[in-house]
Amino acid sequence: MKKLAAGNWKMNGSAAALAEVQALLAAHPDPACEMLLCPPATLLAQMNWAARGSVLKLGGQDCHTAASGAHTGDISADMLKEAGATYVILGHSERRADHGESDALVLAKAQAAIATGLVAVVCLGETEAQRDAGETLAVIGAQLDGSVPRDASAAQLVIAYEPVWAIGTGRTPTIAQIAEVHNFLRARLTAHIGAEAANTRLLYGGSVKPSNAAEIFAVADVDGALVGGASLKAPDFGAIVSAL
Ligand code: G2H
Repeated sequence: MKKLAAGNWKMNGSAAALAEVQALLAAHPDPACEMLLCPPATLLAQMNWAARGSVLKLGGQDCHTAASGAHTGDISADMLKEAGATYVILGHSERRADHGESDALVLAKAQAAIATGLVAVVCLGETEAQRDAGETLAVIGAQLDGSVPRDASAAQLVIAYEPVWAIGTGRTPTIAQIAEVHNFLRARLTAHIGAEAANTRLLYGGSVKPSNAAEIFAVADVDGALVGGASLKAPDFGAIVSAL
């Protein structure tokens, strides 16, 4: 399986930031891993042009369940695809918290994305209170059960484990904690999609940076990273790409 370095720009970046894409591609024209950037939707088409002819893959940060219609402010999977995306992040904890997205909604979005031909990057993760209460695996298991399509193939699906308390905080779980969750996710996913689970990429996300990437990537069942803040600057994201 080819590992995946995915950058989530969140609500950051402007046309001027496309220089970072060119710098990244100049330094990493043919990395060993797959390289993905998910900019704000407004930048997708420009980034697609900036990255034309390169190995860089592009993704959205959310999509609607419908292909089109009266949904002011929303974007469909088809629209992301037309703008150059081949992936879409779904169920990020910031969307679950800010927009009240349920597992059922994330599942419906993932089904819509896959039906359109996009790879669904489904995000899961526990809050600090849930971890402190010893509920981590139960919470993550329920999120996986409720938001991951049962008929997905490894080529259609990526799972990102992002502990909510590690997002943008500079804090990360211990290596043992990451290993425990990823091992659990692989087993739970196998119960749902069978042998495809062995080849489904399981990303870790939450304060990944050049200084901790290699240690995290050495963990069994970690097949890449979903990177926020450190994906905005080409040297930092490039260092993470190199660590995979
Ligand atoms: C987690 C991650 C990217 P950061 O949200 O999805 O962000 O690396 O900034 O913690």
